Amino acid sequence: MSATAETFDHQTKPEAEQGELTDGFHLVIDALKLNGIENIYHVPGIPVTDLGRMMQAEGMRVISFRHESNAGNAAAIAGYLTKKPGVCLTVSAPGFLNGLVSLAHATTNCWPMILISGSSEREIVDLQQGDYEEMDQLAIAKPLCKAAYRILHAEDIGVGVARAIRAAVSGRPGGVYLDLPASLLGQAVDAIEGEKSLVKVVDPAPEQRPAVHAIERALHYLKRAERPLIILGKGAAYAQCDDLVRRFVETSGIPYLAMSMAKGLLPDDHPQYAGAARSLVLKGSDCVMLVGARLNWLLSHGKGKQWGEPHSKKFIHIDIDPKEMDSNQPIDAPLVGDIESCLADLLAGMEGWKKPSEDWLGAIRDKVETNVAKMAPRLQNNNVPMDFHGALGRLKRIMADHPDAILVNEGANTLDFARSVIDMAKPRKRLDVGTWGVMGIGMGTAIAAAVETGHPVVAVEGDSAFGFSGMEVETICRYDLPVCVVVFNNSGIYRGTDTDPTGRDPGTTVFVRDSKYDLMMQAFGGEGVTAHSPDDLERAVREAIASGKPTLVNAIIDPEAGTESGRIGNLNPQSVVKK
Ligand code: ADP
Ligand code: TPW
Ligand code: MG
Repeated sequence: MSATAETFDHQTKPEAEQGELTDGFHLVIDALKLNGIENIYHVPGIPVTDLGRMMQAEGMRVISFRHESNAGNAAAIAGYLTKKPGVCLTVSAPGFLNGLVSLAHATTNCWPMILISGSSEREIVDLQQGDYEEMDQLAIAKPLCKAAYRILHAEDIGVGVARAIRAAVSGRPGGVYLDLPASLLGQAVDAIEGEKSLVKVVDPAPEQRPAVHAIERALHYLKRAERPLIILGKGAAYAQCDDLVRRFVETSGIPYLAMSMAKGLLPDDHPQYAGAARSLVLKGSDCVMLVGARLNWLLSHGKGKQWGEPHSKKFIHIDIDPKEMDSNQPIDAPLVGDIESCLADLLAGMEGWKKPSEDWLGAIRDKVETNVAKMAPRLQNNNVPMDFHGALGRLKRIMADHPDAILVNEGANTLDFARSVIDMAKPRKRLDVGTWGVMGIGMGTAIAAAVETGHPVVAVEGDSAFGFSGMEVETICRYDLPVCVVVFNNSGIYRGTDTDPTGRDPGTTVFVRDSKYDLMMQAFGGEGVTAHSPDDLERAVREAIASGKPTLVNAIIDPEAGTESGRIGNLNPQSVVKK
């Protein structure tokens, strides 16, 4: 295990002197820094305004947002990218509530995040005497996160922060809530005692080795499979054992699918990548190995037409959480452990491995080739108004030329088409709406991606999706981040063509036609460009990446081009009432 995995990298601080005092504010800062947490995603206000200021003064990077939802989404994705908890700092009641969607989002996606909120005085809250922003925040947060803690005494800050960190990153990662009452922050403590009370978390996410017999059982099924398939999920990307994943997949010779955010774990042009033959491999496989991917709705729960005959497959499942096993399908070979240990142990048992039959591999290769060839001309169109494929064909080329750039993606059609069209060449470069399909992750995600990695970010946003976090373009300009937002402006949710049958109001899914989103970025000093054609779009995005300047490209898409709910229209309930 590497030294950085033992504890997170951290900064040291000069030792306190006899008689010196410290307080809650500084102990929170020292506890976070001691554990290598340097970036804070924040919205200021009572009682945490000074905490944010002091964090900045102490050398932490504090990114102040316009809405807590976006700060929280930034923290959530920071956790995913770094394997350290992303921290969001908010004010009490309303700020706390605004941060909760992202806390639940982080938990749902198994990403480590800590939501730290200031809160009102316990004595007044518990007697419901009407304090400023009174709310029992701890009770409200509990069902939405992995763990929730409140610190009442400054001497407990070290332990409280340590518990929050460990809870967020160990086992299945998730969101943690940390409640800091206003009165805690001003509490004075002897500085030497305070320093001693801090806890540097040792081995925050301990390795979890799978049992030997569990490895043997998995190999047993894998060896007997005639048409095996590997499905890589974002848990595998999170695990950051990229070389090992690649070695395992290549040694096995087994075709694989990558779930949305696992794209790029191996490059999407890898000869074993079966993304363009998804239907064929899901249906035709006789043994499916899930690596950090859940059999949830995104995989139709492992059943239904898509998966072929019921009971026609064996399932092998690697996950750190034992409760995940059998959640949707009986798992023949559960492999409970961390992905790195599981794959290392599997590889060790694969000497003299026989790759899958040419029948299976050849059928997949043919399907991939046919489907890729079918798609190619659609991606080369230069139609005006643009359709999704014409626009995405250009973005595909641009991303291929910039493999280190990060793609943020949300929307419905904009999300579904971009996912299948734009290849990813490297791990953790595709950041999107995750397990819940949350609209509004866009700007927070883009900001954290730029802050945490320093790489250029291209955020491909449906016009509706963008609207949920659009005000953060000011934040992007204020911090001068290398973010290029491309708004796929089809004047609506899914399409821009709905009407109100009564003729009174606009249809429920449409927006102002040809809105000038580019002016939003210009309003704060960034670049704003309108693109009517794929040529315009390509030029503008290439310039944005080259300059590193905050840019918004308003890409005008044909309002008729999209379909209801993108690729998941089947999930809409149908009314039985005929008009
Ligand atoms: P996707 O949406 O890409 O299919 P999911 O979010 O459904 O992925 O699944 C991710 C899974 O990965 C979760 O069940 C989580 O418990 C698991 N996981 C996360 N980190 C690790 C790890 N280091 N080792 C093993 N499993 C992990
Ligand atoms: C927090 C419901 C799913 S997709 C979508 C909404 C509102 C927007 C689709 O329109 P967009 O994309 O972005 O313009 P496009 O290309 O199809 O036109 N609230 C939340 N999350 C979700 N998922 C929704 C609402 C939804
Ligand atoms: Mg739209």
